[in-house]
Amino acid sequence: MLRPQTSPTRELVNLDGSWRFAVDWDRRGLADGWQSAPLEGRLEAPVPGSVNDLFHDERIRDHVGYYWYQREVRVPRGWDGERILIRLESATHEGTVFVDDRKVAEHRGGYLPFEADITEHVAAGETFRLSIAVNNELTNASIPPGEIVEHEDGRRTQEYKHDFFNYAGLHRSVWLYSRPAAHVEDITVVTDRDGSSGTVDYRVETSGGSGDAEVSVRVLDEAGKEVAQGSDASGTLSIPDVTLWQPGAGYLYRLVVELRSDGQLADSYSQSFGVRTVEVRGKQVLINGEPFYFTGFGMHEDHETLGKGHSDAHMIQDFQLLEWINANSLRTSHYPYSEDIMDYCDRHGIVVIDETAAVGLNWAIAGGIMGGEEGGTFEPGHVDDSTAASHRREIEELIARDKNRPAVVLWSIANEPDTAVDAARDYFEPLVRLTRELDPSRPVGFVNVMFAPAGRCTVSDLFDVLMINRYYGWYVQPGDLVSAEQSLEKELRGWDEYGKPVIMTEYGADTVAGLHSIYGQPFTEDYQVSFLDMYHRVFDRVECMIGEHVWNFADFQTKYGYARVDGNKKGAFTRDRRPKAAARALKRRWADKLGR
Ligand code: BDP
Repeated sequence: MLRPQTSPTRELVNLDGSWRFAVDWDRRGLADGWQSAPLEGRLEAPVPGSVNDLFHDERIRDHVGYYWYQREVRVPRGWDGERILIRLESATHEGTVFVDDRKVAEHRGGYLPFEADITEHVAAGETFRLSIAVNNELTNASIPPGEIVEHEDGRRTQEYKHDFFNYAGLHRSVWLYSRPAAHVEDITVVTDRDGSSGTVDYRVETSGGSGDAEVSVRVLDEAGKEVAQGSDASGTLSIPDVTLWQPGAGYLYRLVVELRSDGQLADSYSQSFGVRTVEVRGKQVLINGEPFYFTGFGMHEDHETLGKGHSDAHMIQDFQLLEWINANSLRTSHYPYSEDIMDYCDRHGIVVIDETAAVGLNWAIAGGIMGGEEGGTFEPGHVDDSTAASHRREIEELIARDKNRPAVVLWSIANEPDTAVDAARDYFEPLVRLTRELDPSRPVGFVNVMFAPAGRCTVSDLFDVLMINRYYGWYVQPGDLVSAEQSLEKELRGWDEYGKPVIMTEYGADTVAGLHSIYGQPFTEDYQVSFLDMYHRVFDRVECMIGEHVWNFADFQTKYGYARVDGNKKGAFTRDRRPKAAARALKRRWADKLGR
């Protein structure tokens, strides 16, 4: 799925700003056709942004169901004869889009883009009323899953297994764009190396054209110089003296795809890509043939006021801190991140483990850490066929969005599912197969939970790279780093026997900024430092360990629970991005590790 852009044949209008806003308290909006008139009331909400932390009325924060957004949009007058599309970068977790009275799109899955062709319902130069009903409900048919509890007094509350606040709204930009009727529909680029040359396998799909439409492609380097060209809809190009996309040094070429009809330019789209290879060999992940060691974090899109809303200022601050601390990579825990963040990683050489929103597929943890009901994970009403169908769609849409990104070196198709049981294998086998079919060029992984240790996990052998989250010294053996060190080493030696590369994708300790002790006391900054040091000593002793992603980059908001004081405090930075002592310790550790 191509990200909209301006080109010689395409135009783009950004629809962000303050929109009319209303809460559908009684779930009447869709039936009563709220799209057909201006929304009642005087509330406004920002796009992009989460709705939850904005209003003084706490019921809005806690509402389970639909929020409505609305604004007027004028179609540029020059767009006559073009196809006109509306694109939402996300609607969390479900979006229904109306142009005036008419429904034009409906999409489930809160972290991936969707669009609709609205040409038949609008006119160049005229205005229309754009309404979007956003539903924040999580059920066993959604990814991530959740459960809505209907109380005797009529209240509805949302439960879910994952450990981050269920922020909702229009978290990313909304666009109106024009595209020619005959157009480039999709582009796939896969790169390789051949000595000092880069090879570029490309495939272009077109749509809406007549039979005689012709595709041509040119590759431009960062200076805009043409370095290769082709005259078919698919083929292999060679870039002599290629500049590789490298960790820490992103370099992007552009594949300019042109579609001609009767010799006239019908459409033009410029797809950026980087030339790099990824490969798993033995216990290593090789990028461009070199062993890569991951330093960095599992992150969250999470900020004061904005919730999960995207902001360029916050994004750039986060990336500056990542650079400062010597992080070379991140995991998009626990959902696909905004396309702006992904573009930044492509441009700057930040290595990404790209994760679906399949988090909380685990009824076994629920009774443990996070509190909640028990019962089997893979059973009707919990994780069942409807969950699997959504999970498949998540994988398809994520790969469709991110397949051309050089930054993405590994797919993570789930975080901490219940893989201590046999049923997990039946659930995951087809999903792994699907991921490989959709993208044979990248390794596939998932993130393993501590309750399915080496030897007990029923699915690890299906994957190329093992990712594990461990909390020895925190949830297990809290405050006892001596025992924790022994347990951790014992388990990692078990994983080493799988003969695959292993990344520690989470390890961390809740830490209250400013709290200190001369003793090894949990929650202090000192304990966080000792805890991380202990893990690092162990990693350095075990061959299969090829990466360390601390949990988490920054403190973040969670649902309420006795184990959370104003959220999860495992950040190396506070929620407002001030460093804890651990941040400086990590900066030193990663400088050493990366030889900087
Ligand atoms: C892991 C989860 C992560 C949590 C973390 C924690 O993957 O989302 O926030 O533990 O408890 O289980 O801090």
